[in-house]
Amino acid sequence: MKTGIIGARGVGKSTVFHALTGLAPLPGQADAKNRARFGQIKVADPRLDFLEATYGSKKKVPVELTVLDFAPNPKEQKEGAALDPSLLPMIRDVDALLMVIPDFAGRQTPLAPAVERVDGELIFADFDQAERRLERLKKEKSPIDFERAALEKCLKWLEDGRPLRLLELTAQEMQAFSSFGFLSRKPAIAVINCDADRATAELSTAESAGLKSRGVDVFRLAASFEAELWELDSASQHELLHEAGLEAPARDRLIAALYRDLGLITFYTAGEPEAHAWSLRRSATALEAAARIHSDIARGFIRAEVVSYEDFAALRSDAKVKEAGKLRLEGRDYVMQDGDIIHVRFKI
Ligand SMILES: Nc1nc2c(ncn2[C@@H]2O[C@H](COP(=O)(O)OP(=O)(O)O)[C@@H](O)[C@H]2O)c(=O)[nH]1
Ligand SMILES: [Mg+2]
Repeated sequence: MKTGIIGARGVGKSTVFHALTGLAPLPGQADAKNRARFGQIKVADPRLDFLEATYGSKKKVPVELTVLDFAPNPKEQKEGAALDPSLLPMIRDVDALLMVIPDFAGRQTPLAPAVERVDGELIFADFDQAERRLERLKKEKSPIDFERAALEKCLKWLEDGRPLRLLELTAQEMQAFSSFGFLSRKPAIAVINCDADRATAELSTAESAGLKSRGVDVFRLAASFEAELWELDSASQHELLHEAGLEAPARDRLIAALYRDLGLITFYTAGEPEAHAWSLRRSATALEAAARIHSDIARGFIRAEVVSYEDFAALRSDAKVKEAGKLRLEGRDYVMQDGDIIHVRFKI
C-alpha cells in the first residue's frame, strides 16, 4: 500500500508526513534524483499481536503503509498549484492520494473550493494523458477499437470537470486503463491540516455533502501537534492525544480510512517462525491471497486451510481448532474474509 501527499507549497505536506511517519523534514533542498521521501507506517494490529504471542512467533510482520512526501521543483510547480508536472510519473504510481488542505491559524481555506481546485488539477492531468494516448492511437491508424471508445468515454467525462473515480467503468475498461495510473480515479482523502483545538471538529453538512459528491473522503489531522508528539514517550503521547479528544494517533486513524477507501481486508499467516499480516482487496479469493504470499504458492495451490480469527482466539491452538471442527478446507475460489488465518497447501 502506497500513498502520496499532494497540495500547494506551504500547506503542511511535510508536516503531515512528519506526523504520520515520525520522520522530521530534512533541511535543504531535495536534489533532482531524490524527488520524494519515503516513510513506512507499520499498521498497529492487536490481532497480529495475539497471534504472535499465542504461537510464540520469532518474528512479527505487520501490514505496512508507505507514505511519500514529494519534493516539488518550484520551477515546475506553479504558485498555488497542488501538482508538480515533473513528478507525475511518481504520483501515478501510488494507490491513494492525500490532499492536504490548510486549516491552521493564518492559513484557513474554505474546504470545498480547495478540494475542488486540487481535484481540478488531477482531472486536467488525466485529460491530458488520455488525449495524448488517443492521438497516438489515431496516428497509428489503429482501428476504432475498444480502447479508443473507452478513452473517448473518459475524455467526455473529464471535459465536464468530473473526476474518474465517479465514472462507472466495466472490468474490461478498467483493465485497459490499469497501467495509466489515472489520478482522478485514485481514492482520495482530503487531509484537513488544523490546529490541535480543532482536531475533532465536525464538518458542516454542506461541506461533507460536497466532498461526498466528489467521492473524496475526509480526515482531520493536527499535523504540527501530532508531529511534536513523536518527541515524547508513549504515556505522554497518549495523554496529550486524550486531552485533544483523540483516541489514537493520526497514523492509526488514517489506516482505517485507507482500508475503507481502498476496500481492503487483512488476513494472516501464523506459526512459530513468524506471524504475518497481509492486506488484501475485499472479495479476493484464496488463490489471490496465496499470490500475495508468493507467486509459487499460488502456482502450486492445492487447498487452503482456513480458520477465522474469532475461532482461533477462542480456542488458542491449532490442535484445538481442528478438534472443534473449526479448520476449514477451502478451494481456490473461496472468498477471503477479514481476519482469516490461512495455511496454503501447495506443490511445485
Ligand atoms: N501552526 C501550524 N503551522 C503549520 C502546520 N502545518 C505546517 N505548518 C507550517 O507551515 C509551513 C509549511 O509547512 P510544510 O510542512 O513545510 O509545507 P509543505 O511545503 O506543504 O511541505 C511550516 O513553517 C510549518 O511549520 C500546522 O498544523 N500548524
Ligand atoms: Mg514539503
